[in-house]
Amino acid sequence: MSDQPGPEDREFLEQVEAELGEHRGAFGEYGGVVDGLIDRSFRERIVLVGVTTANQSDAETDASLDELEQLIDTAGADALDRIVQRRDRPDPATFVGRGKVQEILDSSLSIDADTVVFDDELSPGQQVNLERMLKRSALDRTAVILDIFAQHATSAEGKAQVELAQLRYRLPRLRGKRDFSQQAGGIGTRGPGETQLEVDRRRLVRRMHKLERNLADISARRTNQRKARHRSPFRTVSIVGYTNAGKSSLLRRLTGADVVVEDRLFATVDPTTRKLQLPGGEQILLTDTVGFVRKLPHQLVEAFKSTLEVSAGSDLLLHVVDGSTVDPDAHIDAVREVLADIESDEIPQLLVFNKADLSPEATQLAEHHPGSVAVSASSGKGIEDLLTAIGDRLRAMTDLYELFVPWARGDIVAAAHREGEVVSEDSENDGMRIMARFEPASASRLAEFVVAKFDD
Ligand SMILES: Nc1nc2c(ncn2[C@@H]2O[C@H](COP(=O)(O)OP(=O)(O)OP(=O)(O)O)[C@@H](O)[C@H]2O)c(=O)[nH]1
Ligand SMILES: [Mg+2]
Repeated sequence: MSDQPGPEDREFLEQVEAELGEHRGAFGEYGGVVDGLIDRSFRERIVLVGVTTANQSDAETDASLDELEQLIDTAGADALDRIVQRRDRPDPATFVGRGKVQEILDSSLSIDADTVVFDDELSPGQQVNLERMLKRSALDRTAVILDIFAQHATSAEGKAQVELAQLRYRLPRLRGKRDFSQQAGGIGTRGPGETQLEVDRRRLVRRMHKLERNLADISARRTNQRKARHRSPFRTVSIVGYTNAGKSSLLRRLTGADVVVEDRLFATVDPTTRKLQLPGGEQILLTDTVGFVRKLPHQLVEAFKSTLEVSAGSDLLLHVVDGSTVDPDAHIDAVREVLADIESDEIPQLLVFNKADLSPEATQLAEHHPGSVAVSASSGKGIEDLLTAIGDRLRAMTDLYELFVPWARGDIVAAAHREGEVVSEDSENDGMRIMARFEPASASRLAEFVVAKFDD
């Protein structure tokens, strides 16, 4: 895509940055908005803040903050303290209570923090209020995840998607930030500032529309490719799952693909597809996709629609779960939620409990989830079983048919080979008798020649 930010955009962003006023930290959020390349000359010092609401346990808040700490580490900063509050619901103005704000400020001063990161999305107003009271950047989990995606996107499409998500996140906050500086500057600065704000907003919106158009084009192209693929013999299987579950490792183990494998969250942002031959001889297309996480920013899910369509168009999903985590079921639920969001929850799933070399629990988990398999992408353990299971699941989606095709219809014989899995062929006097497995769509196209259908 030839849609890189021009010098105009850059200048504009610098201007926005300059107007953000005097406070410490920024975590690269503003600098990274368009480039997706964040210059981190030092590791910021961070205080984490979590709120345990009525229907949550302290353990859940803790687990979520552990994950936020990992996200922050991946983003290139250090979490040095964490503060938790139990509240029925967040404070509309400051997210936590006023007393807690003071506690966060004290902690920030004592550890010399640059930035405070909240585990839940802050409204633009809350963000402004907190920054004023804490005198440093107040960010949320969404901003951190967007920041990581910006660092890890490599393709033009991936970059455009991340930028769109960032702009959607930023647009309502542009006003918030501006109000903050206006308040700081006192009454009387509003008039011209607001006009400028409108100009800035329009420019952001224009850029967002351009990105949306480009992404829609890519999506349309991909739909066409997928239609073409549907006429080909390849079934498509996507590897989905929680971030760091070992999805890329599995693609590498199964196909030898040279994909990025890292003990980092969201190492993969751009999808990779490889061909794979199953033990039965069938070839499939296997795609490694971006991972999911609890509280995945909705801006990202929206912006990544065109990438996520790859999963949505699959015949089967390999749902990879890190069998060595503390609470794999929470990960499974989080992934299923996102899959429902992108309308992929109706696609058959094969649960794969990975990292069986690390923990015996992976095998126990597989026993508790009928039809699942335990594997180790690292050692290769269970991989044969996985391949067999993929073949079985795909075959279960087809039925066995008997066809009789007159000699004159060589095109139908060719179609049977192209669209199905031919089990046997017998030449007879006036034609060919074929036993083959087809998906319902192919079978209905060949209905004229179907003699019998068998149930397995
Ligand atoms: N011990 C062990 N480690 C594994 C296994 N599979 C993957 N890992 C490790 O887990 C980490 C994450 O692996 P990736 O393959 O990058 O995971 P991913 O699901 O693609 O992660 P994202 O792309 O970041 O969402 C890496 O450090 C891998 O070496 C396994 O079977 N056993
Ligand atoms: Mg990956």
